[in-house]
Amino acid sequence: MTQTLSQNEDTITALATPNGVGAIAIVRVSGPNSIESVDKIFYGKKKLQDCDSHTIHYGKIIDKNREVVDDVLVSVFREPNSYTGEDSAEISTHGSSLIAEKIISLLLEENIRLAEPGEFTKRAFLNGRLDLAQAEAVADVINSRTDASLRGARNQLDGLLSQKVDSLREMLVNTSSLIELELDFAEEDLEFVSLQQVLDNINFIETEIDTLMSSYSFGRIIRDGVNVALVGEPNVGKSSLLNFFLKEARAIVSEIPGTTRDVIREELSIDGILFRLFDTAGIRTTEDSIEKEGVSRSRKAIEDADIVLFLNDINTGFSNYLYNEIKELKSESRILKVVNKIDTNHNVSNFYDVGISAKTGEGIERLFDKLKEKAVGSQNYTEKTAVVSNIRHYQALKKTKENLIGAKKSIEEKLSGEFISVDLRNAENSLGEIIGKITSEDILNNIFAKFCIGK
Ligand SMILES: Nc1nc2c(ncn2[C@@H]2O[C@H](COP(=O)(O)OP(=O)(O)OP(=O)(O)O)[C@@H](O)[C@H]2O)c(=O)[nH]1
Ligand SMILES: [Mg+2]
Repeated sequence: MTQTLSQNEDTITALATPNGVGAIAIVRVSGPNSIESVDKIFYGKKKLQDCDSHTIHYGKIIDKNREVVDDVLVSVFREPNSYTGEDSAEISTHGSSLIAEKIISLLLEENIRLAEPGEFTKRAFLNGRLDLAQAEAVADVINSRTDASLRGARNQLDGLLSQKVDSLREMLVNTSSLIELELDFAEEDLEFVSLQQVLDNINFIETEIDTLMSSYSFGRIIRDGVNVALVGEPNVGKSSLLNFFLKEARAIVSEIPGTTRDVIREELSIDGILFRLFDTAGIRTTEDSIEKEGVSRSRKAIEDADIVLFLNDINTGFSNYLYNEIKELKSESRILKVVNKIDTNHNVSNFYDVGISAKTGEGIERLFDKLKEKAVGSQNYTEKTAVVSNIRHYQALKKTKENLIGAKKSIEEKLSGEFISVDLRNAENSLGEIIGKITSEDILNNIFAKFCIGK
């Protein structure tokens, strides 16, 4: 389905600030009747309908019983220069959810309806203010928890990914037209020269898509963070390490093996990357039913982890049997071999990735480096690189690549131009899905339903 521009006949409203007490609360209104409807409950020096776009006006909101609801400031935006691209108003009130609710219910009486989650941003997309990848980045910007994730989302909102995808799409369109020209004018087979050109173009686009796809593991980690399971035999110092990371006595530490019974989850930001740490019960065979449950939860934590921090005690040595067990659940490249308690014995074998002391903090900086390296690899993405962080985008790229491979196969097999053309067109559509050139209503609803109300 091709996207039609918005014909939003109705006007919507929602609270745009968090529900609760604050300095101010903002009620947002957008749609053709927004300014005229707010005028019906707003009393200021001038009617808002007579005010210019991007101006702010002081006045009172007064209800049907002539009671003042609040003193407010109303910002007026006229289409197309607003967030949604429609006429909009933002009412800033004193930060009480009660006042905001009252204002919203007054607006609902003026033939305005409550906005669905993400509906303002959906309208911005439908009106061409943002493309789909940028609209999705709005949600990511809001949800960012670390510097790096914010930077990544900003980069997508600024359109870095969209520009890249758009330029590849344009190249595909040009490539398709090379073939279609031939199809229109030549009865004969396609000329060798243009086929070579088509092939060169496809190869170029495929390489660019590979680069984008390979940025996904980095992008996802920047956006969502990394799960790190602290795993090892009882008493090796997993909980001590968690406490050292957090600089607080979060988990109980004792010299008794089997102290930790449940999985404890905490978060840590290292250079802007969010690490979710899971301290687990030491793994051993045990008859204690509670400890048994703890051990089975440890195994689950290993399965769910992006990185397993496999901790060993320098005095008891590397636990081969446990390592083999972990390897059955996780690929070796995801396991970091760490030895603890090096304050008691400095003889660290270089078999380990890193030696540390959870007691003195020795080696912890190196451990941070190793964690970062395992998480994001050694790729060097600059602020100006387009990075893929959204599974929907990744899947669309994968489909594009498959279509390109199909087109190349048709060329190799010397099939007629129509076959090549169909694959190229599909590739074009798959790429278009990322920026929303081609989208179904279902996909849109699914994307915007994940937004909060008022955005
Ligand atoms: N000397 C020294 N002792 C440590 C170090 N790290 C932990 N310990 C001690 O080792 C013992 C066990 O520490 P925990 O952190 O409870 O070990 P754990 O791996 O969480 O153990 P379980 O929860 O039973 O699986 C405690 O007595 C800690 O004080 C270290 O780096 N150096
Ligand atoms: Mg413990």
